[in-house]
Amino acid sequence: MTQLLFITLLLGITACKDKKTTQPRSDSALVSCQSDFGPSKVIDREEGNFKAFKTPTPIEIDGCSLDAIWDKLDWFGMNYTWMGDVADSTDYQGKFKLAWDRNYLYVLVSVVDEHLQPTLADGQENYWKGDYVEVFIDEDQSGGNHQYNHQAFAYHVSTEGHAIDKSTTEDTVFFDDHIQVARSQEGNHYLWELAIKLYDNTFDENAMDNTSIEILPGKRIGFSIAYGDNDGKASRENFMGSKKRHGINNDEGYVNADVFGSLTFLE
Ligand SMILES: [Ca+2]
Ligand SMILES: [Ca+2]
Ligand SMILES: [Ca+2]
Ligand SMILES: [Ca+2]
Repeated sequence: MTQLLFITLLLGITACKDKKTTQPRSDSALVSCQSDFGPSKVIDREEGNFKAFKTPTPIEIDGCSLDAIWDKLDWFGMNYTWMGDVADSTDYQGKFKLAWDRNYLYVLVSVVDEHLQPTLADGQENYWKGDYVEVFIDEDQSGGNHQYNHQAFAYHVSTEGHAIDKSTTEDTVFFDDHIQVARSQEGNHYLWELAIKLYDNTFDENAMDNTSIEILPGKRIGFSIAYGDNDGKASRENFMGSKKRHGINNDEGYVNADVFGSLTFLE
């Protein structure tokens, strides 16, 4: 797969800082920016409860997993079928890692997918039809309805690099300053690297002075993560997540934070 190395950076078209990662080592080989030397085992958590460890240095959001911390962390599975048929290993396979510092929750998402569909190709209202990564965040783990308020979020992270959810006026809007994302591709293997700011229930979509919440060790939030797989049929064909059940028809997360799993921040 290293024959084909495409770096897609969603926040500006720039190469990885380490230029060697995108330069041929010889005529026939490319150096991968998707290092995967860490534990190969994938840990599934039926109840969807996860722990994230602190990174001593900020993670570079470039879609490359060369940051030292990533190799030290376990992969967690995001393969519970929420909707659609059980995907085979060429259709979809997903796993993720978690890290954090004071300012960000970092997520590295690894996806095998035979066809990457641009999320918004058929218009903004198709934001939930895929392909996309969905990150569910409830900063105070209060649970409860969050569909048209901001006491929790269901960020639909699009292939175009947008973080999309509903506004208090029930419109589909971008919360792009909440999430930085970059993606790399090697063949049918995609890495999505995310830095997510946490906002509490005082977040005001009409204000310019929202401040994100500082993350401290021991903090716990409501959290789940999923992938909506669209393989070109103009609709989400499968939806796979990090927790075995996600409410009624496994499709309650975008409305009700009660169904989220959890994430605890550890040093
Ligand atoms: Ca990186
Ligand atoms: Ca697929
Ligand atoms: Ca909340
Ligand atoms: Ca797909």
